Amino acid sequence: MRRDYVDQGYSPKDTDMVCEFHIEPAAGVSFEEASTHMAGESSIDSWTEIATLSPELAAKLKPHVFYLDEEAKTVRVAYSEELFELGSVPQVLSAVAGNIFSMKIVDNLRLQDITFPKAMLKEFKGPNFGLPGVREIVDVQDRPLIGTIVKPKVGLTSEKHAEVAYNAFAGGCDLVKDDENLTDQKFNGFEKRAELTLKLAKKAETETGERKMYLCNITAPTCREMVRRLNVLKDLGASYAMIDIVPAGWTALQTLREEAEDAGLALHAHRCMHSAFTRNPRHGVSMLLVAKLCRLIGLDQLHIGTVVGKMHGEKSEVLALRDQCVLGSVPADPSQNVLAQDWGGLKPMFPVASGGLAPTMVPDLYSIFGKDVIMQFGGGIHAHPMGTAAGATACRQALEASLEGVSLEEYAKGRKELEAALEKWLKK
Ligand code: CAP
Ligand code: MG
Repeated sequence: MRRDYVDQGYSPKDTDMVCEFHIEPAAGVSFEEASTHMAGESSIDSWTEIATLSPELAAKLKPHVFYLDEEAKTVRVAYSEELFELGSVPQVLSAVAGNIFSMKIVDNLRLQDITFPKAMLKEFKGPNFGLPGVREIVDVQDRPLIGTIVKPKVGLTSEKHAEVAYNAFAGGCDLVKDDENLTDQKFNGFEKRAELTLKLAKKAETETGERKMYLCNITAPTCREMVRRLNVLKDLGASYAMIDIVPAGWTALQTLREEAEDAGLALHAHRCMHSAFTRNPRHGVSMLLVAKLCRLIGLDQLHIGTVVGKMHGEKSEVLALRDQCVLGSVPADPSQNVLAQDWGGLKPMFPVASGGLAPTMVPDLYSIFGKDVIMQFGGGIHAHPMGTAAGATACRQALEASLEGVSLEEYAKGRKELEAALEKWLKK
């Protein structure tokens, strides 16, 4: 064995970055051995004893496996902040979410959470707008926001896309966004779509007297092109851009955070592809950590799940994500594998509930999330029997009912849009 990093008497310093891992050693490997090798591989060690690092520096920089619970398969490791480029998410992940997942000595390994030390928080700006800034842009303070995704995901022409968006705005949506796989295809090019849809968003603003936001997807093959698209949106008078955070990657997000501030645009984070590495509870990286990295970098709003919709995500898990988005300081919760995190004044992100939602689910969503949530309905608006505008109206009516504490059935009396939505989606 190389150096032994297990040190259960160690108390993490304020300057340490603390990680919690779920670890399942391979056959014949002890829990302590797997933990110590994993800690070494993610910091200062190699597979065999190396002598290039002086004993003094090794003692200073070594990781400390300070908590082991073999039964729960949990270890916590404290890493000196000196091991990291403090403002670089890619570098931090290359260390503590890098080679270690490939090691033969573990059958399964999952990075559950990281407590970021103050020095690291200071290197990041967090959200520029965040929840309070978004509420100002949209000019809605006292209720959840209602959004939609133009459907189908891909296939509409730019003209049809803009028309569908307009209908959603006219019917009552605050936000309309692109779908994750719509970027700059031949049938619906980025520039044309942005121009036409933003124009109709303005028209809907004039007609309704409400602010109407279009979240155009700027995910692109290169950071340069993504920034160009961001500036196209700025020149067209947009307030927002949307990005697919996992396919685009962490460097793209850090670049975009800087550029979006210069352009004065808020950022909507779509998390598609996250489940490729977050869903297995025994291996990979948690969605909780993805959410924390998004807040650190400074995305303004993030998809966190719905509890009641079509996507995977238990209530406790989704609420842990919500807390990480909105709280100034998150207490430790071992039942959810959550470490304590003081956010050091970084603004909250606006949580987005999306995926398989219908107007009939609004009361449940309101009771789960309260008012600080963006409720996003795709099929649940565009598949309304009377069309997109009526679908959006039904969502607003369902929200009014929830805010007033009236049942949907009661509120639907004399409100044909909600009535039709109940007829279609209410489970009998
Ligand atoms: C929702 C959606 C979103 C998902 C993403 C979709 O449409 O546009 O991408 O919400 O999931 O394509 O499924 P529907 P999550 O309302 O028609 O389902 O928010 O969990 O990341
Ligand atoms: Mg989608």
